[in-house]
Amino acid sequence: AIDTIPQPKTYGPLGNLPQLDLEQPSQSIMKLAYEYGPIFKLKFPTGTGIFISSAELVEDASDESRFDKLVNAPLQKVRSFSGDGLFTSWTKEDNWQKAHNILLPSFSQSAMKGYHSMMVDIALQLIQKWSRLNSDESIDVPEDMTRLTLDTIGLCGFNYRFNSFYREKPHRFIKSMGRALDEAMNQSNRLGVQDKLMVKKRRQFNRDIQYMFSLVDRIIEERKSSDDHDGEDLLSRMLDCADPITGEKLSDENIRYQIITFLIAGHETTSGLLSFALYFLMKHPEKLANAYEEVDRVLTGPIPTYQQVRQLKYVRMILNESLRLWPTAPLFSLYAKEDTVLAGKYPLKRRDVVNILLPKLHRDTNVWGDDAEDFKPERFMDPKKVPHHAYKPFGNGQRACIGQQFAMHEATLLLGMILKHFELVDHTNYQLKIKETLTFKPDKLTMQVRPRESHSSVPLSQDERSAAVDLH
Ligand code: FDE
Repeated sequence: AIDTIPQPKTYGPLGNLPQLDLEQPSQSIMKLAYEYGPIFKLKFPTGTGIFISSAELVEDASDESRFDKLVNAPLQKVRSFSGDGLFTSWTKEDNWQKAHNILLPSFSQSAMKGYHSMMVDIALQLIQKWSRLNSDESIDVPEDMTRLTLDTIGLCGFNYRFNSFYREKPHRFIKSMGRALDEAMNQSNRLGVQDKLMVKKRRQFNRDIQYMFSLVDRIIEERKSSDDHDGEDLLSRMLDCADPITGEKLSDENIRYQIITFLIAGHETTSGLLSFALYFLMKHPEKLANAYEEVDRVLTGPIPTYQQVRQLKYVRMILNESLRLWPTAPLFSLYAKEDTVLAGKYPLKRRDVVNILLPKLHRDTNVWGDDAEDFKPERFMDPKKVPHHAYKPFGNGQRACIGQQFAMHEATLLLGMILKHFELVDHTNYQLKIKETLTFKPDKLTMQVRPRESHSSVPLSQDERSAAVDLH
């Protein structure tokens, strides 16, 4: 049977734009999903899209022989600074497959062993900072998580230290990138004429892009001119390795785009993930107690080892459950490669657009149960019982997140270390409000911490660190 796809009332050339709160477009669409159900369409000045959010529909749209990643309107704007990097390239562009082949080994689970001590280095900076706070000082959680994730990808990816924990204000790169991402999102929601009037915004956008290019080009140049080529970071792989299929290397321009891509993709989403996880733990003392139990049992030495991080199963379940309720990359887009019928019911034309609305998919009561809105890490206890077609926080298929293992190792390590050393204090009785850029973050989440007495002191020196590392 052919079904028609519901559509909320439209407003002339604006289509459904008035139904979007431009400060929080994904949350507006999520509200529409509660009202209109698991499939509906919206018309915007940039085009019409279908939004789906049930396990049944998403499972069918995950068929890669019929659907491929769409570089949607906001991502096309982000292309001004990430070009044909992995995140913003079309699957059919040569550089997508090439960079995918070259970079895949750098993101395998076994590659994480190589990044572990660098991740510890940055995590220790956060732990030390927090352990020196006075008891009345509060922590801006998303800000410190962003310091951590930016510094981690900088160090592991390019051996570059942003040194965010030594700065009062975010690094200039963060400001430029944040503003440019915001502008990319806003541009894609503005009408053409409106957009042309935004001369100042446009100038700022160009200045921000120039700054990002100059910083990244300097990193590439310095690496090329140094003799030290035995580093095994992403940059050295990109400079030295050829695609096993074509035998070609990446161009300098494409390497620039990949670095910017990793800096964008690798820090916003992961810092949001950590912030939501801390939020949920503050609000769920019984889950927090389980996590303390695990951390005290597993993290016995002064510094977590790679193996110990792998053993933090419950901490990982907390992160998975946080990504279920608030997937920090809330939406991704596909297009139909040929005319097709979605789930046997909805005829689509070639190039029709289907958006996957993750926060609603992840709450589909048909698969997650009537308690789908509740925070229950235990859902992830048995990996075989996770309904994977209804859980896509890292996207789908060949275009899924290449950084998944990286983000999860980094986040598990940090959350484990935080729990080992601190009690979390919800000093404002925080009420969740979500800030949207291209990603979700808990807006203005602050927290206080107290040292957990009875527990080993914070390792303070590099010596103590290397001593600890040597032991394992
Ligand atoms: C990707 C991704 C995705 C898909 C999108 C679409 O489809 O459009 C998603 C959903 C994601 N990702 C998510 C996430 C979350 C988190 C936490 C993350 N993510 C993280 C990270 C880190 C890093 C370094 C990254 N990340 C990266 C990345 C990249 C490069 C990409 C693209 C891929 C391809 O090839 O396409 C992604 N990521 Fe992520």
